[in-house]
Formats: sequence, structure tokens, C-alpha cells
Amino acid sequence: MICYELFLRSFFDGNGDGIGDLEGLEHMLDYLIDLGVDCIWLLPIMSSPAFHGYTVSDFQSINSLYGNFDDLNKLLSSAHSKGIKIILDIPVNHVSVCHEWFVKALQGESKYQKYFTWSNDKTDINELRHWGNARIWHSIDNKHFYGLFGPGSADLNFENPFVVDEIKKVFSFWLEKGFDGFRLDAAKHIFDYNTQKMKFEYQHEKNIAFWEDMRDYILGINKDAVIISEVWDSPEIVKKYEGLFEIGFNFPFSYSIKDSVKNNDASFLADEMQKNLSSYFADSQVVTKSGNFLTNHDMTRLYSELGNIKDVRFAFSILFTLPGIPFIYYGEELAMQGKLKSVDFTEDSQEPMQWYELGYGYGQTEWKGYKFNPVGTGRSVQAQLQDSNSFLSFMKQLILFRKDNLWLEDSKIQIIARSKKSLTLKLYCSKKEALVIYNFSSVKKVLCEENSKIFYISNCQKKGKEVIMRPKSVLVIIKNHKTQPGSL
Ligand code: ACG
Repeated sequence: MICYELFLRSFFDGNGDGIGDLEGLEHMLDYLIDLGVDCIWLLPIMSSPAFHGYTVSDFQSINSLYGNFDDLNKLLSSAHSKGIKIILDIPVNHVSVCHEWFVKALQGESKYQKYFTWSNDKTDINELRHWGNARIWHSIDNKHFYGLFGPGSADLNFENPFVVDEIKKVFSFWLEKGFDGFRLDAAKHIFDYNTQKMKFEYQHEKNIAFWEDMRDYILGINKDAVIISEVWDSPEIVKKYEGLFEIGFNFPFSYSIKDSVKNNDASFLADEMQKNLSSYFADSQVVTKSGNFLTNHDMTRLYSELGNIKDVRFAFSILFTLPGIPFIYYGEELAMQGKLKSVDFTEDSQEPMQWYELGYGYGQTEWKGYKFNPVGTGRSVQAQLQDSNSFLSFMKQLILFRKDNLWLEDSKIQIIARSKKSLTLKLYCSKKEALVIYNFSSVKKVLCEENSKIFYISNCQKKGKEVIMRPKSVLVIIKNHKTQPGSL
């Protein structure tokens, strides 16, 4: 599976208002097929006062700027007929302060007051979040409510079984609409405030029990639903949630790929691989597939972080030659730019997709001007499609390689050799075996056996029976293969 994280507002505009929408996405499905994508992770599309949609004001609605249920139906039917799955991002941990439940709570309806967490005598209303130093208690109408993600969103109180039932209805609603699964936002935050101690405290065991119940409920409706969880934390915590869902985003591992590329040092990758891809080694069993990614909408874009296209190519080459499920954040296939100011202000890494060299044309989204992606730089889809050496062309080839070798997704890892300069892995399954070499800083000569299929993923050159690997190169040699070498 090749997944594409897509922010609808910035993607393709179907009705000429400058804002991306469902109709626009349907129109551009062929672009995604051409790229090689077979699963779309759609960021929230429900009504929300926020541009990013993570503060939902009605869970069973579509933001009118994005279209209506007919548009959704057409999009899903079209995607399914083309072999593309679409999974929906649903932030259930909190709701917008404009949500009917919260409004009714403020109006004094006791049923809805119990949907949220309010301060009492023991509350320290100045308590700060453990990242970003933001306040977690917010005042409205002289009452203080708990809202981990800022004053615009109130956390739901999942101690209340009625809230759990409400959320089940939300999942079944969207499954019935035809979505193929969900990306579970903020999965470690369902129970993150201890109402006995009145203190912020992750309660992972309770979270896990909650998600087990929710997962069983979802799979009871659609046994094939794809479920991906977001637990942004250290390897120790991420590990606790293993086995719950089919796929889990591997945050620690995403940092290690970037650290290795940035520091030109294979050790980050090799060390972290043993920690964060541990289930892919020898006798371990993979219970949750590693969702491998380099960036997402909460992060600085890859080009802006690494600073040059060679490193970007190298990082993606590593990503697409690892076991697990690779994810691409929209626009990264063009090497778009965008520096994050903070996780509380993500606009700059969510700029309009660059379709046209001049910055405008049919379907171009323009809800915000480019700050980081100047037009006319050869970055647009239009410019890159015409250039066989473009980054987009490289990404297409890379994805093609992956699709031809889908077995890598579930392959096991053996570390054959490691140093600061390079890392050599054997990736294997019962029927296939590949030698994968990540070369960071030396010039390396690799002898290739006959009957091997050789993929020079980046920066390699074949001379006779040898392949010369330049710094920042990736080579894949698939053993006992009868066809000719392929080049990327
Ligand atoms: C999701 C979405 C995000 C969204 C929300 C809220 C949640 O992707 O777009 O915000 O619906 C935390 C949460 C994540 C959350 C991000 C934004 N993402 O856990 O669920 O914030 C530390 C913390 C993490 C934290 C991260 C943020 O532990 O919990 O993520 O910082 O940077 C090492 C450490 C690791 C540490 C990292 C980074 O890896 O091991 O612990 O993570 O370094 O330092 C949206 C908007 C927001 C808005 C909200 C309502 O984007 O602006 O406020 O909606």
C-alpha cells in the first residue's frame, strides 16, 4: 500500500472558489493513480471553524466549502472503481467550542455538561501542557473547561459512557458513507487528564481499552476497515499501543531517517531501526505495521528541513526501501517547502498544491498565498511532469519500484553491516531476499551476482559487474531474479 496524506483545502478546486473540495479531488484521482498512490488519508472534512478542520463543530456533516454528501458519494465511488481506498481523519478527542454539545453545556443542560471536564477547587487553572507551554484550562462564561489543544476546542469526557456511544455513532456514520477506514487523531489523549488528582496524566491503559472497544466496533461494521493510529511519542510509549491497530505511525523512526540524512551518519538509522522497527527483526511478530513517513501536516516540510534536493531524494529512497507502509504528505512529491512556526500554527506547511508554473489555472487552490513556494521555480506539477529528471519523475519511479516489490512491506530485517558511513540490510520473506545498501558518505563499490535484479535507487552507476555507489546513494539487489537491472 502507498498512502498519500491529503489536505483537501489545498488540493484541487472543483467549483472555482479557490478552495480545494471533494469534486476537485475526484477530478484529480488520476493524478494520484499516475503517481502510484492506492490509499488516501483525507484530513478532516467535517464542519469546523478552523482552517485545518481539527476542531469539529458537527461530526455528521461536511464542511460546506468542501461540498456535500453527493460529492462525497461520487468521490468514493470513483476512487473505489479505480482501486483507491480513502480513509478519513477523525479527531474525536475534542470538539469545537461551537459544537452543539458544548453550547448546550454552557447553556446549563446537565446532560451535556457531563460531556466535558470542568475545573473544581483542586484544579490548577494555570497548569501548562507538557509541550509548547500552552494552557490547558480555558475560561468561557466564567467557567473553566479542559482543552488540551487550545481554547477553541474542549476535550470530551470519555469517563461518560454516553460520550463513548456518541463517538461510536460517528464512526458508523462515516463507514456507512463508504470510507475505507480511519486515521485516529490524538489516540493517546482520550484519557490524559486524571480527574481524581485533577492533574494532566496520560492513562495509557485506559486509552488502550477504549481503542480496543472502538476498534472492535469499527471492524464489526467493516472487517476490512483500515485503521491507523497517531501516537506521537517516544518508542516506549508508541510500543504500548502496538497490536491495537493495523498500522501505527512511526514517529520515532521518522526522526531517525531525517537525523541520519542531516548528519550524514548511518548510526541514527541503524540504532533506531532496532528500537522502532523491532518487530521486523528475526523472530518477532509484526502486530502493527510501521507507518513510515518523513513529514506530515504538523511538521516542517522535508525540503525546508534538509535544505537540498539531493538529501530529499536520499531520504525518500530510504523510506521506500523499508518494511512497513510508506506515507507521502501531499506536495512532498514536488519537494514543496514550508517551515512550521509551531504545532499550534501549521498553515505554512499546508500551502496550496502547486499545479501550475505561473501559480494559477483551472483547479488551482488559492485560499492562501504562497509564503514558502514561490511560483515559476520549476516546482509545479506542470513543470515537473514534462521533465524526466524532475523530482516528481523520480518519485514516480520510486513508487513504481515499491509497487513492483510490494513484498518489502512485510519483509523481515537483518543488519548485515553497519558503520557511520553505511548500513547494509538483508530484507527477506519466505520467497524473496534483497540486499539494501544505504551509503551515506563514502564511495563504495559493490559486486553484483548474476541473476540479481539491481535497482540503483539513487546516485549509483553500474560498471561491468560492479555498481559504484556515490555518497547518499541507495542500492537494492534482489537475489535470484531472472530479469535485467532496472534503474531509477
Ligand atoms: C494531532 C493532529 C494535529 C491536530 C491535533 C488536534 C492532533 O495531527 O494537526 O492539531 O486535533 C501532540 C499530540 C498530537 C497532535 C500534535 C499537534 N497531532 O500528541 O496528537 O500535538 C511532543 C508530545 C506530543 C505532541 C508533539 C507536538 O509528546 O504529544 O503531539 O510534541 O510537537 C519526540 C518525543 C515526543 C515529542 C516530539 C516532538 O519524538 O518523544 O514526545 O512530542 O519529540 O517534540 C490541530 C492544529 C492545532 C490545533 C488543534 C486543535 O494543528 O494547531 O490546536 O488542531
